[in-house]
Amino acid sequence: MTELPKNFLWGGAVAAHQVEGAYNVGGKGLSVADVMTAAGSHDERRITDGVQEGEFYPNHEAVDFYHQFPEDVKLFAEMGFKSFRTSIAWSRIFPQGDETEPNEEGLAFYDRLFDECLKYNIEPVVTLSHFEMPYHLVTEYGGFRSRKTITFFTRFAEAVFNRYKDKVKYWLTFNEINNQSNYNREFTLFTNSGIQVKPGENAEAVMYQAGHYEVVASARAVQIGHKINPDFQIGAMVAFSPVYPATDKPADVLKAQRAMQARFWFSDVQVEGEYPSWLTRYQKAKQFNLDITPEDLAELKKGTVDYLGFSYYMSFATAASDHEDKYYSYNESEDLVTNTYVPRSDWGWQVDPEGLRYGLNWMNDRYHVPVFIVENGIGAIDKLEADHQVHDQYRIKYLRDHIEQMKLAIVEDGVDVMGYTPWSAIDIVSASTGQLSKRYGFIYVDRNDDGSGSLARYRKDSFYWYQHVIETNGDDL
Ligand code: BGP
Repeated sequence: MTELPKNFLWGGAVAAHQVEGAYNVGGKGLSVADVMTAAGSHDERRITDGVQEGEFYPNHEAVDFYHQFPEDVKLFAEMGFKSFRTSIAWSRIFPQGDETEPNEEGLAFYDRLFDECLKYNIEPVVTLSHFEMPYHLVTEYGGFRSRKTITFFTRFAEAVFNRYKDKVKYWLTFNEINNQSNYNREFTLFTNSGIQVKPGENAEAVMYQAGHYEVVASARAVQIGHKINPDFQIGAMVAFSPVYPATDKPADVLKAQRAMQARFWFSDVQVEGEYPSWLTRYQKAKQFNLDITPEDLAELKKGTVDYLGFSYYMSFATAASDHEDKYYSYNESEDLVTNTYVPRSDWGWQVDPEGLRYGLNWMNDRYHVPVFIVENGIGAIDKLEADHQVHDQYRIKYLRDHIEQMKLAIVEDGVDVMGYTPWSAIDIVSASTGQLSKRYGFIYVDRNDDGSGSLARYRKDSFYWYQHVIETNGDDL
């Protein structure tokens, strides 16, 4: 008996900078992803000053989706995808970011890609900003340090909304906009906002200012999009990693509550159209002196999103220290503790399928809008056998366990889930480490961390498993 809606959007997800390659083809300008080197499994990627001779940048070629997408989309159709999530690389459309007219070659590429998807009745789900800000906006304007970048973003949004208004219905504004709530991590502020904190700067204040400009940009884009096509469904997008209290000690519970508030103020604002009260008081008490105008607040109210997209990989836990201030301030790079009740992936991510059901209920109770699981998966070392098979039972188990929890949330808890696009449709470049060896896909790509490999594609065991899941609309896992 099919328990999920007939029109449930089963699919898979990627991002332009992690699959396309062709980093300087078709008029594309450098993006922030193009100046990040590869790193080891537990190291941070280095951000270089432009593209430096002798450095290896895995996103420059990625897995060459730019040239191979017709064959890849055919494989997605073979799995039975109803939807395919990717991003439009901002610097393909506005190579420098501050032009007034878009790059036609960039627009034409995504016309070809979306036409290929629609040929198989696959709905594109398109992210506008997925860690792909034009690098020129970083060097010239400081990324979202500058209010001007709001206009650059909304001009980009308007150009692609207009171009693809009859091909794309589902949109997302900023991918994992809340990663930067971990404001001490260089990778998050750089990929979310094109910002590198300077010595002596208050990183938390920098994050709140950039985050404000982004939620204003999102609100303006939503209003522009709805004018262009009232049928557009435009969502916000957050990384949903719930933060549990390490114990039932009241201080730990308060700490975890503040952690959830700090991680999800972005979605609070984008869904509800206003700042949560704790945050306005906190920002005032900390004297961040942010550039937040009454006109901005009016925009936020008018530009609320239609749904909430989110990624789910893992859950966190936190414990209060012995010297908490009255704010129980949350600093993610220092305040997390190990949850001994859940296993970890090869990259140390805490695997917690029940956390997905918890999150679906938390978002449903808080926001009362439809939600879309636009990323869920496990990065793992896959072995390509001599016969080109990949026996990724661990990936099947991870996804089965999470789909089971998703179904419980839909059927038993009544959560309105629009679809499920696991990360990732095909092996991609890892965002946080730049590795190809951290594989997520249903399709294996013969490319290694050092850039070697034929780029050939091979179906993994999970390809056939997921094909059956979709065929039975999630009945038979
Ligand atoms: C999220 C990003 C994706 C993807 C995913 C897996 O942060 O939205 O772009 O990268 O996580 O993470 P990683 O690639 O770092 O393993």
